[in-house]
Amino acid sequence: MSKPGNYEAVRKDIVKLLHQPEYDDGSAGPVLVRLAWHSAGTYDAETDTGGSNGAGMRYEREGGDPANAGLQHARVFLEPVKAAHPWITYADLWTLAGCVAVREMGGPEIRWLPGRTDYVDDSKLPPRGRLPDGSKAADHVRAVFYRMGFNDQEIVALCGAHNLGRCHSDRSGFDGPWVNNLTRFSNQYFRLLAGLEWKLVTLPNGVKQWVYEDEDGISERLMMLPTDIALRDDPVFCEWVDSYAEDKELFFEDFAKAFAKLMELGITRDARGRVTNADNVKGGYHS
Ligand code: ZEM
Repeated sequence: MSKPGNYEAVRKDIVKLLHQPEYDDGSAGPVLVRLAWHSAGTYDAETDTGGSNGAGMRYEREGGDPANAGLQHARVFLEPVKAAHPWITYADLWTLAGCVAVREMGGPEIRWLPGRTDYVDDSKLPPRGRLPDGSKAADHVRAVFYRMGFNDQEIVALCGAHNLGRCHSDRSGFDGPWVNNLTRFSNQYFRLLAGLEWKLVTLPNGVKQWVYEDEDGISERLMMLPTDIALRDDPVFCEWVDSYAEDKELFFEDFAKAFAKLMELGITRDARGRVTNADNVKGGYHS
């Protein structure tokens, strides 16, 4: 067991588990990033409910939200790390793992602070249905991310995470990856979104998504969600899609800031960075 507060030791163990030859595309990275995002993305700024504090996805009410299908894989990958460092809270572990995975896959360093608790405050539990629905349009995307407190630029930057991983027909109903090199963080997603000709198709399961076909009409395996295409087609979002397609450094910088903000939703800290709104610490480590 590591010394409580030794987050470097936890980081190292997360790095070690990213390589998963038997799983998906050989990496736990993308699904860990999605776990971190879904743990935080339930936040509602107006009522100050949801967010990563409490790690509510451990329980059926949040974990069983159809939007979270498949994330049990990410949680299982992290169990040995929790066992080796029992002092870290799940809420800290999940958010830290997302940041470490982005960095290890070639993305930017993301500022991460500890202090979340695993105490589930029933009055803060988010209802299901707060996470975005990939089949919808720009107004839905705005409603969901404005609720968390993000602006249009941050929305586009965050969605650049679709440079990682893939859709699984048995999880979301959508199928395929957004880019070819899907375990390497880059701005390829934006370049393909802006640069390729995308065609709307209906999958055998009835789900509609966009695919890329080459000149011979042969469908490549690349895909886009309707919400991704909405970023390309919206007059404000599209400016940021183009900027990030052209400037990888700008994307990395903006992504790092927006992702750090996402991980902090619902957490308040004092000047020293200590969490001030987690009074009921149960089973959590407090410095
Ligand atoms: Zn995603 N995302 N996402 N996303 N996402 C999927 C996969 C991944 C949306 C969405 O519906 C889906 C953000 C925003 C939005 C990742 C990270 C982030 C999948 C496929 C869907 C359907 C799930 C499956 O079948 O396994 C929508 C509608 C979004 C906003 C409009 C943001 C923001 C993210 C992080 C910052 C990642 C990494 C994946 C890949 C997961 C994997 O298992 O490979």
